[in-house]
Amino acid sequence: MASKNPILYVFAISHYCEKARWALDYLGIPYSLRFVGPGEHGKIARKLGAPRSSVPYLGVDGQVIQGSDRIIDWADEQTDDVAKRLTPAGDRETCRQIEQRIDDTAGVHIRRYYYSEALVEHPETIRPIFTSELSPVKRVLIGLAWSKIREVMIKRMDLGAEQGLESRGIVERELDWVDELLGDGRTYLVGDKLSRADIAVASLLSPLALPAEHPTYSKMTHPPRLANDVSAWAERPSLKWVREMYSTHR
Ligand SMILES: N[C@@H](CCC(=O)N[C@@H](CS)C(=O)NCC(=O)O)C(=O)O
Repeated sequence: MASKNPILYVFAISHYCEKARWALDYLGIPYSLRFVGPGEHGKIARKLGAPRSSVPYLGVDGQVIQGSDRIIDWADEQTDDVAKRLTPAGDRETCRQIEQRIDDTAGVHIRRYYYSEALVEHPETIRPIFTSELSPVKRVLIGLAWSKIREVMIKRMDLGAEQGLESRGIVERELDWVDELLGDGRTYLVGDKLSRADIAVASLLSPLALPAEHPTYSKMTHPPRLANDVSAWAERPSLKWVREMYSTHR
């Protein structure tokens, strides 16, 4: 494995960042974790030459790799032990299809559903998670800019009561899909070992499963309506499976 001192830039609250982080940890790739604040993340991305502002991105050897899926591609390439790689050669397409669906649908709508209640109605519950790993100075700066940051997030993610309900419906449909995938009693979504499909689905559903091993969400408090749903959904096969994946592999 080449030693390149990669730096992974993340928001503590982001489930996409957790996905990239879990993959690097699982493959045993040495890297430094850099928590960034909202606003700062876009400036660093620009400076590194990333095409977009979104975290996660990985700075490595003067290059930037942006997006949890591309970070997993890169991490697999660094892994000499072919059997450990997260993209099994014969199942690449199936793994990528599952990963893409969860990235583009449940990942986006769990976030919109959560923020539509938490950021709009209980913003004081969000800031501590966003800033938990940042320096005291950065925490103060984010505190000062918080109402602007909140406004931008509400606009960019199209948050609100109706939007939250719409996303909730999509989340339920996507949980049905994962429940069905697991309906034959399989341990892993694809094949007989952990793959990127498992890491993608488990990390992107983790805000609803709150696994004890999650680096951030184990300390998370949900707003009331989401908390009700999360408790009603707790025994769904998909969310039980997420907790199993975390306790076995994270
Ligand atoms: N599909 C992307 C999604 C990344 C994403 O949506 N990141 C959010 C945090 S959860 C973000 O950085 N939002 C702020 C921005 O886009 O500037 C991935 O897998 O990396």
